[in-house]
Amino acid sequence: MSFKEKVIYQIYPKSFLDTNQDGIGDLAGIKQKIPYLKRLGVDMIWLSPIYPSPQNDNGYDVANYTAVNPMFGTMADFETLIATAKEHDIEIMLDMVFNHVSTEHEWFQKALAGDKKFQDYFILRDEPTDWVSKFGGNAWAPFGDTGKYYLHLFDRTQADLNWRNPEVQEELFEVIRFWMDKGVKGFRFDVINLIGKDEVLKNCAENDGKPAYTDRPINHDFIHMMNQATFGKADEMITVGEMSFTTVENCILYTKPEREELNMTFNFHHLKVDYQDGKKWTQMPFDFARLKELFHTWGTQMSEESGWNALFWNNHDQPRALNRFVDVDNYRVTGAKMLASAIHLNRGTPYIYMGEEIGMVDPDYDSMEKYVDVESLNAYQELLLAEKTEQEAFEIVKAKSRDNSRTPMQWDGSMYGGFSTVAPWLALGNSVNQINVAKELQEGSLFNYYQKLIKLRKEYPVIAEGSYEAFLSEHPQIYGYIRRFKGQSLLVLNNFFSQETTIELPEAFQNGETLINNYDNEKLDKEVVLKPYQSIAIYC
Ligand code: TEU
Ligand code: CA
Repeated sequence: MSFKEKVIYQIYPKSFLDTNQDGIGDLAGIKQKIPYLKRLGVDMIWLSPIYPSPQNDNGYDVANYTAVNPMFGTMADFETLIATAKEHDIEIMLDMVFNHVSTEHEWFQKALAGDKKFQDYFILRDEPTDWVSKFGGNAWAPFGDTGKYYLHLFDRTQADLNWRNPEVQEELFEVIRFWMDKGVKGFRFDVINLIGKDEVLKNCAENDGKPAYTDRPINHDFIHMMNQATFGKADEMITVGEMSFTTVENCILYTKPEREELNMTFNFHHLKVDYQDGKKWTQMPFDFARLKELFHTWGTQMSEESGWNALFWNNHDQPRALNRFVDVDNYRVTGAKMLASAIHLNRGTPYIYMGEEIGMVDPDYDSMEKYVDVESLNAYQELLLAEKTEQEAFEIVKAKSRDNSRTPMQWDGSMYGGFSTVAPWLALGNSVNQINVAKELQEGSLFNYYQKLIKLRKEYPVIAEGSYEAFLSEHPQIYGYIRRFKGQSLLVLNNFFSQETTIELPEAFQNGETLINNYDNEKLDKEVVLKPYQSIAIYC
């Protein structure tokens, strides 16, 4: 089965299921829930980092690439997990964080101790540039007492690696081979469009310096080399690159099959349509026209130039999409289905982030004390420095924090949501009594809806393979598109608002077959009334 027919489920291991009652999710917990994931129908699970790490950025600060963090279990637990998953026809995708390592990694420690070989593993300069860290503050920090500075695009305990050094490349390629030998079939590459830094780094006042270090031409060479040295030669591997601040032109290059780079890319433009002036730590209702324009541009261009998108609304860095794009108090389930249809019937490979299939929402914390994410804590301080009141700063963090999606999975309505029997590392959401897996499987309809979407992708080649074309691109409420493949067509209509709207169906679809609909519709007619957050897919 090609990656075009598959659906991938993302797990944030720390928050999935705790089996030894230390308040932290673990590998044994994931293994225990494989039958649940099988029931949902997903083909692969992507695990956010499981490696030894000081956890300053929850594992995206890797201290050892080829071991398992004891907090999650042992290598033997990982091997059992792979085996159990395989028995259920589910493969594992691991997260490769290759732009930087934790400053606790032995490479950085040896470099600090004066070892020249390892100093050349990092980006050290006498004169820092003016770049700003993505987590706030200066992107450079003093390198011991050498008088030099090391680059850290993220936290200061995440030191950027020097990919221009062939020894660094070989070390990282060896990491991929190590996990492939264990039976890992997929890799998600963290901020992989930042690995290729220029020889001479330049100041850049625009956008915190991002244009100076993002999507540099050499980045494509590095990814191609990695492909050829590792996964590119193996069968049925799936690769996805996380692309920060990228362009559609670059993502076409990263994913066009003949370039032998990656299968697909994540980009974040559609999740910035509620950023005021492009700034994350602001609040604004989402800009629907902008969202559509982005979907249409990316959909059309990737389709015309044989690129491939990773499709998603949620991940461990984003507040829950339901809280951003839907009137969640009145239309949580209907809205969740509409959002799901909008991407699962689209051109690309869909990703489901844990809890999305039961309609989990942001936790609704009542104070700053509940937040733990480094980015949120820094942002709060910066908001206060920018003269926001404590209340205003808190409201913004509450809407934007990455912790929103990192709360423990809500398995049932018991004290700690069935996640653990002790207080979890991050407080549960307030919705646990209303929204949990046990309740959903008993009386809900969202999980079933996801099951159906996953099945449809495997049954209808037009969903997996079809081209993409915009439909009603000027409509103020509808996000619509048409997929076409070998004489089959699929029209997908999504009403992103709580007002009804009426549209006229193109003739070809008037006698079409409804593949999926989040309302019980009467028969289709020439005119279709789309109810609040209604989504219909019509096949002919
Ligand atoms: O994220 C990359 C990234 O730039 C963001 O999604 C970032 O979290 C967001 O812009 C902050 O507003 C990846 C990982 O997904 C994230 O969890 C890590 O913290 C980051 O890389 C560093 O490894
Ligand atoms: Ca545990």
